[in-house]
Amino acid sequence: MSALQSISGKGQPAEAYDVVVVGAGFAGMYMLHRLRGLGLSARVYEQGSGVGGTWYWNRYPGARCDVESMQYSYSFSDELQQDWDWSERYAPQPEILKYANHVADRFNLRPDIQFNTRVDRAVFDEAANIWQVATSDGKTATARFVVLATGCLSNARMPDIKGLDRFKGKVYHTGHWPHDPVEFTGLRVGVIGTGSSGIQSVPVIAEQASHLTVFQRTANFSIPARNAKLTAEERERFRTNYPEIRRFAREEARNGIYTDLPDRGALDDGDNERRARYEQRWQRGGLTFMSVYNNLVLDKAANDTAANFVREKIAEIVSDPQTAKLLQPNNHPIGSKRICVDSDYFATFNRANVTLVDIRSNPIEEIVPNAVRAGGKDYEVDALVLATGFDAMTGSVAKIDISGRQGQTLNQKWAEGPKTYLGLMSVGFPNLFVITGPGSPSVLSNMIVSIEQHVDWITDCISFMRDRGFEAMEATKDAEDKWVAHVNEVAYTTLYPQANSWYMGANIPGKPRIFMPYIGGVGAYRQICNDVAAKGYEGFAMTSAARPQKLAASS
Ligand code: N01
Repeated sequence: MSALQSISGKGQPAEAYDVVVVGAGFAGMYMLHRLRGLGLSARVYEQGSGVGGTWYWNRYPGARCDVESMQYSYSFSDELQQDWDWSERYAPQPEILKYANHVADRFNLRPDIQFNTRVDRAVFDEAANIWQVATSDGKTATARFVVLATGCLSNARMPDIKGLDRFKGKVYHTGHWPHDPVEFTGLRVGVIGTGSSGIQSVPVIAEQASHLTVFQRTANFSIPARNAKLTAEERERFRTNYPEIRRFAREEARNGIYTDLPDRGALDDGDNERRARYEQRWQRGGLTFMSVYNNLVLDKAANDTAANFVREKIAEIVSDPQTAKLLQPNNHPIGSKRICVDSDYFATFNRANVTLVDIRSNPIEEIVPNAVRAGGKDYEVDALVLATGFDAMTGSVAKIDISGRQGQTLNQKWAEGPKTYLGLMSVGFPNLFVITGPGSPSVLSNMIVSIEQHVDWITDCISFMRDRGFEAMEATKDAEDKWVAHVNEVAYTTLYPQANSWYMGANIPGKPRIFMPYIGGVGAYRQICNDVAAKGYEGFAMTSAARPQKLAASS
């Protein structure tokens, strides 16, 4: 019995599609739209009950995007970007989810999305060049291609803390927040974790809770968002300039965000000039703080000037010197962990109802039914918020049992770290694409820019194969090995690997320490992908039918 028979042998006929897409977030939705444009049949499986991916799950208080909404939006439809009115500079989660739903309706995507359904297993039939996909509803589907649009930060990680299951109050994870309203009024709340999610939720929870205790293991750099309502004039300015803004984000910006690019390094300026530049960016707010100089992630001495500036700001904002000191990051270069963007995070520690607990010096020993016990002291809480992050980039892929050539699973292949060619495909897994996979800029960029680039590339590639009668496509080992080496080499020219970050897999015990995203910049990366395609998909092997089985003709 072939592996294929082993998952389809339930007596139910499999549904046949040209493409199965896993996930209906921004990647899966756009993928579906483009596949339809090719006249292909596609089925999207989504484990949630609605579209939106990360914005469907991350509903915690204060959740909003850290890329400006006018840029964190699809560019593929000019009508869409001209029509949609973002209300704030940084859109709150409910508005981004509304946008995702608007896109699903506007492009009539829902009929091809099956909600509340996980993809459990995918097995490649080498003889037929077909994937067989088993879903949580007990059914199977077949498809020539499988596209993993599973997201990079979608597998919420529960911390392994003794006694968590015995806590008698409610426990929430920021990445898996309930859909019903959560009320903290009058409660003593504990937040564990001070990454982007913790830093966004702490000020909002502090306003509701009777007391908030923040358990911090690592202090993080955070820049004020300076969020504000967008005026009609501001929106219009973007809309009029969208062609150039989008072009710049795709081709020139390293991180897919339109901003003015630095023309010098931090040490090229004297103290006063440098301080003035940091101050100007601090006042402007947002992620582009790191774009003030061109060597902040390359040169430790340059980086120190920015890190010191932010540390001084924290000391100015936080009244209690001891608390300020604890909040000043001191174990990683600024930017080497994803920089956070906040609204009044540091000032929140001036509130009488907020306590900061340093669990680096006094680690959490256990959670008891009514308290978090750290350093021999019980911090009583009625509810716990775990802002402890994700098994990033590979976690959601790893949850699917994917078998490629000769029964090798993707988890076996990636046991020592993910290996891909261009972050798009992995040797041994033909016709399996990953959108914003490890080895591509993905999480180092404006995700929607990178998603659109991958989806467009995959669409062109499938179209190329169809036009030439190719049935299977696979990265070559040589191309993959060279790409993995290149991704690593570029990472180690920067300061990023110096931090114990989720980029490195360092937040998951036992996960291999590999710098997962490609740090060469979205513009350079796009050019590489385009060149590969222009050379007839150099580094990929394409094969024709073992058995003739054609994709649907273009409509
Ligand atoms: O997760 P994180 P996140 N005991 O991994 C701590 C994106 N995002 O959800 O650093 C105690 O960054 C952990 O401590 P340490 C964005 O890309 C974007 O906040 O490991 N503490 C850390 O403080 C972001 O980077 C947006 O020492 C434990 C925290 O939990 C990414 O998602 C909003 C612990 C986890 O921080 C992830 O952010 C939100 C334990 N056992 C997220 N385990 C925006 O667009 C972990 N921690 C704004």
